[in-house]
Amino acid sequence: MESHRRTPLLPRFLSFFLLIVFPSSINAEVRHHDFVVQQTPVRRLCNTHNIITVNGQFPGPNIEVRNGDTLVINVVNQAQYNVTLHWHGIRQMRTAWADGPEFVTQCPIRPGGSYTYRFTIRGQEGTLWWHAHSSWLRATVYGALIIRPKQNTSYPFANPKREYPVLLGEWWNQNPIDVVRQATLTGAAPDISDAFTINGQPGDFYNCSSKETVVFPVKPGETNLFRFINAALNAELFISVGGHSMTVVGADASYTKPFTTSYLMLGPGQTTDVLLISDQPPSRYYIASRAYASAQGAAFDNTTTTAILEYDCGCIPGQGPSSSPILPALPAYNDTASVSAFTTSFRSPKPVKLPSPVDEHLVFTVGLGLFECSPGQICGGPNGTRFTASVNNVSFVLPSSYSILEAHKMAVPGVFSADFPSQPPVKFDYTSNNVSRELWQPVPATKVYKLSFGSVVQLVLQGTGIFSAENHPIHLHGYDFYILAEGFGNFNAATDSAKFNLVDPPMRNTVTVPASGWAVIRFVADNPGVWLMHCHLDVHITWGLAMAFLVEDGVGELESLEPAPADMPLC
Ligand SMILES: *[C@@H]1O[C@H](CO)[C@@H](O)[C@H](O)[C@H]1NC(C)=O
Ligand SMILES: *[C@@H]1O[C@H](CO)[C@@H](O)[C@H](O)[C@H]1NC(C)=O
Ligand SMILES: *[C@@H]1O[C@H](CO)[C@@H](O)[C@H](O)[C@H]1NC(C)=O
Ligand SMILES: *[C@@H]1O[C@H](CO)[C@@H](O)[C@H](O)[C@H]1NC(C)=O
Ligand SMILES: *[C@@H]1O[C@H](CO)[C@@H](O)[C@H](O)[C@H]1NC(C)=O
Ligand SMILES: *[C@@H]1O[C@H](CO)[C@@H](O)[C@H](O)[C@H]1NC(C)=O
Ligand SMILES: *[C@@H]1O[C@H](CO)[C@@H](O)[C@H](O)[C@H]1NC(C)=O
Ligand SMILES: *[C@@H]1O[C@H](CO)[C@@H](O)[C@H](O)[C@H]1NC(C)=O
Ligand SMILES: [Cu+2]
Repeated sequence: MESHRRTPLLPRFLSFFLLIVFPSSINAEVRHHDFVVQQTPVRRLCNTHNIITVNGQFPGPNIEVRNGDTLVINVVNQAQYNVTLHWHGIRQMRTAWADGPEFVTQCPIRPGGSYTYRFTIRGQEGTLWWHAHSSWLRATVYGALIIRPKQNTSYPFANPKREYPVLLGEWWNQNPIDVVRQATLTGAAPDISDAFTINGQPGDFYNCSSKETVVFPVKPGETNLFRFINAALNAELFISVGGHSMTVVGADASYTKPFTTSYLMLGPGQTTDVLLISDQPPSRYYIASRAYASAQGAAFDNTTTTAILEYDCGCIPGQGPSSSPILPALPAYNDTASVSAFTTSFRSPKPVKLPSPVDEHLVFTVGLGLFECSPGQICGGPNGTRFTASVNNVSFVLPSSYSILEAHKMAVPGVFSADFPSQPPVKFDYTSNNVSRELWQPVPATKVYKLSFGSVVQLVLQGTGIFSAENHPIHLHGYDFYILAEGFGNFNAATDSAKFNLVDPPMRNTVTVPASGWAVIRFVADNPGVWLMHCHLDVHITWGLAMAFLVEDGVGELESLEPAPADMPLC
């Protein structure tokens, strides 16, 4: 009877308690945006190009929110292409319908159509980004998604004086959609890009570009936060700042144990937050970025993009148009040792409660392949073949009649099958540079791997040497995962498990799997839906380096996918 009397008081007590302890937990905001996808003329590299933008901006608008806020983004497609938008790294708890990959969680928004993405940020702080997830539109359709803590004072580091998003992009003088269409037609590798960009500008080292080079003003002595985002299509990128070191404090919207470095390496999809102290003589310094090209012998864009870090104090000696900023040394294009040194420096800030025991021990090979030529096909790949790529020898094919998520919820047969292999179907010396030709041709299919709600998944991502070994930035939608370890050669459970960081592994949404090597990730399947996992080099996803997890509903509403929004586009 005591309890009966007390029960009505509990909610009141609870909200009072929440007010005291988390004053802002009750002022989470709903933020509305209108995104109009449209063709826009922009001038780059001496010519005017019609590119696809959001709201006429390139890069697109930055979205700024606080942890706990809800975003409502109404997308209107006024361009001539099908489009979808993806909110890269957002956990999308129970809202897989808003995740965005075309034909995976939704049918595309057709020209003239619209769709409203609604989702809530839950327990994420740092830098993410949004981008088109349809064909290669993300070449120009992308922007930052900045999630601040509920209060400015609750960063796990001293409040930075200024903050700058730094979006690294990749530019083609051709229409990027034509580049991928041509490659898909011929089966050959797509043309390489003409430039890299920082916040949409190539910078001083390209023709007709130096007037628009991006400048980041700083004052002597300040500590500022730079939010780097690799939005390039097909390039992993090194980044350095002349004269300055950087302290990494976050990546993929998870905080990290701070570490100091003279360079960064980001795979496409990855973000890295760094603190940069203006502790050098007042001057102008280049922020420079160029490729980490891990595929031996493959053509790549070897140009360098720059922006300028400028001490804004009216005190730079000899400042003028002729004084050139100080250029940093960047690692060599093929400096895999520097990449490993960087990626293995990441730790979570504190010891973590690692999900265990493991319910699903998965091993997926990731790599390239070649299709033999069929009669009537154009085969412009190596020796008259067509390029392909696969995960566990399945080259992912997008459906076209329904999204996989719709087919799953509406039980439409024939759209996908749930028999994605948990292990490589053939065991071989994965990282040999002389894999038997009989193993090079994968099977094209739309297969998912089913996970029951709450299962703990440990996944070994094993690179292959088929055709060419290469570092693959593997991104899992709807989840963050712990990276337990990475290494070279073939993963050996007996010896390599000892290398796992079970104490403070970093949490990310995209892991760069070393060329001729492996990485091991762990996560809990606590978000129902269909979640694409793919290489974030768009050339590789085009060739099929993708698969999807189908995570089943758990018990009750709070463990189940929400109903589909009424305005879901139809195929
Ligand atoms: C909190 O941070 C945001 C973003 O940097 C800024 O716009 C706002 O003025 C800050 N508020 C306070 C009270 O410092
Ligand atoms: C830049 O312009 C020069 C002179 O016109 C030309 O020779 C060079 O090829 C151009 N470089 C690029 C990358 O377009
Ligand atoms: C970049 O590649 C081109 C060939 O595509 C080559 O001629 C040039 O020397 C390379 N430049 C650098 C800086 O490596
Ligand atoms: C990197 O490339 C340089 C020349 O471009 C070559 O001399 C060196 O052996 C290469 N290093 C590795 C690790 O492949
Ligand atoms: C293409 O053919 C040449 C000559 O037979 C051979 O040396 C080379 O290894 C082949 N390359 C591929 C990728 O099959
Ligand atoms: C590659 O493997 C084949 C057998 O699978 C062998 O005959 C050949 O000598 C090997 N080539 C090299 C360069 O190791
Ligand atoms: C992939 O499957 C095809 C068709 O069954 C087979 O020929 C090939 O050897 C397999 N390759 C691997 C790496 O499993
Ligand atoms: C656009 O999407 C629809 C399905 O919604 C599809 O039938 C059509 O082929 C797509 N158009 C292009 C150009 O991909
Ligand atoms: Cu890849």
